[in-house]
Amino acid sequence: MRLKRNMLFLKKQANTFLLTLLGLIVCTSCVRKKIEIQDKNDSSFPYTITKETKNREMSQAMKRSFENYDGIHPAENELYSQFKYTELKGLDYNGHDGTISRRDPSKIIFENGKYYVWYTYRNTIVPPIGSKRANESTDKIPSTDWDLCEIWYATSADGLTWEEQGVAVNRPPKPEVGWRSVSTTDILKWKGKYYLYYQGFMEASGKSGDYCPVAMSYSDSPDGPWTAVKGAVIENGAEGEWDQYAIHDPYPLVHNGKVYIYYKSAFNRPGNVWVAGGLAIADNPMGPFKKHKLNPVLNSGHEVSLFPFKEGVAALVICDGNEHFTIQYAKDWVNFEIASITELMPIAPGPYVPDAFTNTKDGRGITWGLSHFTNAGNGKGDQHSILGRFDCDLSLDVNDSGMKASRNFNKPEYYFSKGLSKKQLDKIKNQN
Ligand code: AAL
Repeated sequence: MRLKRNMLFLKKQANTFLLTLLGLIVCTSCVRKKIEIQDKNDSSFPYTITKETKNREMSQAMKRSFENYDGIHPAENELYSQFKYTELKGLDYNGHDGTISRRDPSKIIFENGKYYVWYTYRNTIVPPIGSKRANESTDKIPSTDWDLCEIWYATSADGLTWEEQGVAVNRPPKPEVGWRSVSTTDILKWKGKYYLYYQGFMEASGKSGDYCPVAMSYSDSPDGPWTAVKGAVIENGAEGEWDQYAIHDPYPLVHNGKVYIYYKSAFNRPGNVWVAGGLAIADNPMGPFKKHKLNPVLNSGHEVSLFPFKEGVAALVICDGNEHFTIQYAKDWVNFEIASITELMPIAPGPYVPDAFTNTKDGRGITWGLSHFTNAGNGKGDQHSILGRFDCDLSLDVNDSGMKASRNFNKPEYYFSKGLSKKQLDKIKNQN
């Protein structure tokens, strides 16, 4: 009897023990699960990026990579590219003595089985004397590299060797818009006709600034003859407005069945001059052009060079401003965001844009064009510019990994060529 009672007691104890053990195991696994869940939220950024990664909590910098760019890596970003350069064949520069200059190429179009480009052409008895000496300029002596110029054009079968065809737009007689110089042109094709928009100077650049409005000539053929429209086709802004003195680099595209002309101006003088981009829209090439109420639409960039991309437009934003050396995108053609940051961008590029005038809602991008180098002389009074070719991969139809690297190492000489000025050197010497 006593034994039986003892056995029963032991059994009870064992049951309690087992139950406690089970309870403990359940509890521990609960705690472990809880810790695991906590770990998932607080864990370090993963080594392998998956679809879920973008949903985790991140620093602003990492968030930008997922949200602001077309891909998290430059290789996946259709609006990222390096730029490669090739010297052109076929254009003569008079031994590079500064008397012949070619600069500010237009976008390139393909017509009659060949590529066409228009550009600022200067052929003067002497090189430019510089904007600071503009008052010494004459009918024969240019102030700047774009003073006393005409608009010339060249054609090419391959984009590498160019055949100069001669003048497209001459300077009109005084006092018409552009009598002093016509420069910095770009092309529009609209309903089978061609339109060249350009800067029309009425005084030597540098006399009071780099002041000019936009002039225009039209033709039935890219080979001309060109007929100039009288007066300005896009007027400078009213007094006190940001573009009151100049509208530079007019750059036409077709969007929503209208002519969109992007341009740039400089303002905030005296002080740190701000160069920004504007937009003017018209129902047809003759205008009237209405400036966009949100102008300026680009806060940086000296050059004006854009191309349709997907449903929006992309801009190469180069020298000048907080956002120089970026490629930007505006889905609505007005509100630009940075799509990539790059380097060694072409200066004043004129890209080959096959869908510039097709009113596309599916822009395919660009892979090459012409740009200029303004310091082609040796710096001893022979200033002139030359045209060169750039290649890139900003196209949805190309996948050139050779253009997507993000490192560009230049030779030491290149860096040392950017040496300190005498003033800066003296400052260092005085500090020591
Ligand atoms: C260029 C352009 C305009 C300026 C001058 C010639 O790069 O911005 O054309 O007027 O410089």
